[in-house]
Amino acid sequence: MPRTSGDWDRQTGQVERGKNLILMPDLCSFIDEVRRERPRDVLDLHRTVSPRYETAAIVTKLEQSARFPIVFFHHVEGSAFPVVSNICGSQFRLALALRCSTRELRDRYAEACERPVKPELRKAAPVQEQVFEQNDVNLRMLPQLVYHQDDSPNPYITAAIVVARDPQTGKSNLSFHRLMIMSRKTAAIFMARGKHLDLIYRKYESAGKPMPMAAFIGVHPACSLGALHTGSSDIEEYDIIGGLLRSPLRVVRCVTNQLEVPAEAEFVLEGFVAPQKRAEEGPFGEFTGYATGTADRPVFTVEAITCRHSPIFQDIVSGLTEHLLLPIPGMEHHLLTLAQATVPSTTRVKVSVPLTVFVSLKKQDDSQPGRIIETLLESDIYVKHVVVVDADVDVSDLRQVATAIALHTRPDRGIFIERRSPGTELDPSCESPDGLTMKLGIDATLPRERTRPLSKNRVPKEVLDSIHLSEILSAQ
Ligand SMILES: Cc1cc2nc3c(=O)[nH]c(=O)nc-3n(C[C@H](O)[C@H](O)[C@H](O)COP(=O)(O)O)c2cc1C
Ligand SMILES: [Mn+2]
Repeated sequence: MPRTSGDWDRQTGQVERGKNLILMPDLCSFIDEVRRERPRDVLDLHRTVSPRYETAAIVTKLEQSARFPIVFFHHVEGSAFPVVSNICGSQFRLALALRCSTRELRDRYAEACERPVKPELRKAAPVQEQVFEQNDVNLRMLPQLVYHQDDSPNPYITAAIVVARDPQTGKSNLSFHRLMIMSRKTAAIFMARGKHLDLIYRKYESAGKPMPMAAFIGVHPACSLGALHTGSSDIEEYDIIGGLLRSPLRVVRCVTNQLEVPAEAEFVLEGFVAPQKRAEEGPFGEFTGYATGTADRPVFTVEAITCRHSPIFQDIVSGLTEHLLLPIPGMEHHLLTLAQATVPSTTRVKVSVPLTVFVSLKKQDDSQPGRIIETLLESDIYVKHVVVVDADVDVSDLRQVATAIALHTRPDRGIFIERRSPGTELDPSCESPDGLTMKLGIDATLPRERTRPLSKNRVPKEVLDSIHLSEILSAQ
């Protein structure tokens, strides 16, 4: 199977038709597919660009003019590898990756969770075509990307998906983690408190043992979406990826440890996180649009780097649309499942701005919104505000939600405040380093019992139905 996607090494800009995408769900074939389906969604830049701010500036500038293409940087100063950014920067591309329409994304995610598919272990894999070990391990060979002016001068890897195994259950876990390159073989890693990787690392650390870890970079969007599954640690994200692909993801065992990584990834960094070892990490501009300060974080020591023959380095510019879009399908599915378990008549859950969840329901009694609010506020560090509205309010329309808040609530009722609740240190309003914060719930449903009668403006339906616009307009 030839590598195509613009034949970056040959710079022809021509693409061969990818053959069997379902069997070859990798980054390159996905870019090729986007080139075929919507050519203007891939922007090839052949001029040499600087990894210090320039790649980030180009994607940012495009986004500021409402353009969200995949940007393929064929030549990045200081590295032999091209960089591709903004792979998952549009709903259209997420839907293309999952073979559905943008409207069906939610259902496809739910289907993958209901029908997960186990990965298939291979003996050999493209991602191990090249293996660098011992003195050949050098994180400096990767593109050394720096994003925002207040960020650390150290470069970051932003699209790495980390694999680790729970030492007690043996279950594997996937999640994204920013990696700050410190030396040829070390990178500081940010693990949000209470999330699965943090919990796994603490288990190793309290046993005084290093945590084996692998980070893979450069994957088909189904891998990214599946890695962002939220919920129980009993569920292995690899199986969700299989569910999203509707076929097993091919994985291969690492060269230096027992972890499994996608056979068709572009790069894998293998190594471990030692117990009790910390290094200063940050600042780094995050998804909120603000930089987090510096803090002492665990250190990933790299023992091997493996990659394909002509690997492409995947990048996500932190804080832009792609970063906000990617976690949404996994998060909305999780929160809808929780809300429906609490109140079965919950109709929709929408996460449209950071840390904020809108929920609609067909309310049967006035206690239901409060119960949903309580469940969701407690469920996740990334849920800080929950607003509940009636089912006739479209939760994807900020204006309708704001109108419901304005007209259905009063400060003396339907407002829920949760104190000292686990939030995220990435929230600039959270001033405690342990991430504890205050959370807010708003019941913006109409009270069922009212002292004053209330009716919505409605022109009689039969009269509306009797009006034919074509007649009215042609009478002019
Ligand atoms: C681009 C991107 C970067 C992320 N970076 C981090 C990170 O540096 N640290 C972190 O803890 N979570 C990060 N996340 C969020 C985790 O991937 C997410 O919370 C994940 O679902 C947690 O998995 P878990 O449920 O297995 O704990 C990032 C997410 C995205 C989309
Ligand atoms: Mn997990």
